[in-house]
Amino acid sequence: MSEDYRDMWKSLGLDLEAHDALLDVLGKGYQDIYLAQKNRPEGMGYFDFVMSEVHGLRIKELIDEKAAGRKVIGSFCVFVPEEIVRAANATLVGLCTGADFATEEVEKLLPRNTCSLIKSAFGFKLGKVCPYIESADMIVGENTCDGKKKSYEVLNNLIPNLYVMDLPQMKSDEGRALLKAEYLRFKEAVEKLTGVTIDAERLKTGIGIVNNKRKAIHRLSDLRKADPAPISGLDALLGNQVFFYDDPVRFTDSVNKICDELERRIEKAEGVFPAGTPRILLSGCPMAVPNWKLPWIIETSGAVIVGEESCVGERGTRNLTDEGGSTVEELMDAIVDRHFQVDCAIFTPNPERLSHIEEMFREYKADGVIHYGLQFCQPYITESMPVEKALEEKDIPTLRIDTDYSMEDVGQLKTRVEAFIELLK
Ligand code: BJ8
Repeated sequence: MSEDYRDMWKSLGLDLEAHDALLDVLGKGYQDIYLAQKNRPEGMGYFDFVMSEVHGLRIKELIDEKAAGRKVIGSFCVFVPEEIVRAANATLVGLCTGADFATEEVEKLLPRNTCSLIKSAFGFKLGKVCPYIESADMIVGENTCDGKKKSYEVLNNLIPNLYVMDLPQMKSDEGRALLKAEYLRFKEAVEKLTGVTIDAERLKTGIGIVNNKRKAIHRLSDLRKADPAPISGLDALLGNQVFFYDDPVRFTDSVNKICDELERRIEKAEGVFPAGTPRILLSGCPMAVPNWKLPWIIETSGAVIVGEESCVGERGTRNLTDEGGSTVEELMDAIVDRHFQVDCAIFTPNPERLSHIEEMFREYKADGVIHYGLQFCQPYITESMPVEKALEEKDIPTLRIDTDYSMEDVGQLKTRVEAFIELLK
């Protein structure tokens, strides 16, 4: 890290000893998984810097923003519309939920058979190791899966500034009406928090900023269709993860610079792995920082990941919000329409997700699909069975992996992944 941030962390109430331990593990994991890769694009240096400063400079920036009167809002889900937050001149940060922490304490509050992602959110709070949670003026929970929905009742006792958003479970007219009502209620809450009245002009600006970062990620995704793949799945995943907490304008510029470099690579037929390397589409639960286990296993077993059908990936970033409206009503409708297309497995029925997996398989010229389910995640694991069946009926080789954040099953997973990749060759 470029500076000593210990006083800042102390002022946020972090447990410095536990936080040091977390940063040590994170730094070592990054070294072994990311920096050990070969042929990385030079532009990834930006993301290496961002990761090295993830609890340093970025937090300092947020604290400086707060000192200047701006607000910081934390979220756990892509249903929280960043456009509304930006329109109020506030900053939205995705809260990291990708590592186990303080598990013993967590299991005093939540059942053991809760998914790792939810447990991680609690562990970071209980262990006092997350400067994002501690910097946030408001944290937004959402009624998605049962695990999250019920856990927010418990989290409410730990986080006084928790705001819970209700979400529909069906893609019906009533479902859309609920989403719209909840986004209007959220807009009011954000206005109250920030003291900013969100008018059409502000909303348009917010939509523009968020659309631009989505467009940059779309450009990056498009370049991954090339063979040889110009960027590893691990590096592309990192871009999708940083999407959630970096400054959006700086993020957009940095991703576009990487895309310029990737275009030059493609012209010269340069890749990160040789042409003809088996290509994998990952599908399933989101992978938050620093959950890199499965992608690392796949890319050290002779394959390259070319796309993620995931909320930290294309499910979260595809589709732009229409910027054409001129009133708050029209622009809010556009935000609702855009988000109502997110095909999270909490929806029932959810046929759009299967169509999207098939579409991505074709577009990214994948050879096989690996479905990633977090243990105890009812929505995605239940969906993984019909998804696997439907894909195999179309001769799309599919491997279902259910795992958690521990490293205990790495050997076993590697054996299964290697056998699957061998089959694709
Ligand atoms: S829109 S995927 S970000 S809810 S892994 S906590 S589903 S038991 S994360 Fe998600 Fe929003 Fe949907 Fe996307 Fe529950 Fe499953 Fe755990 Fe999950």
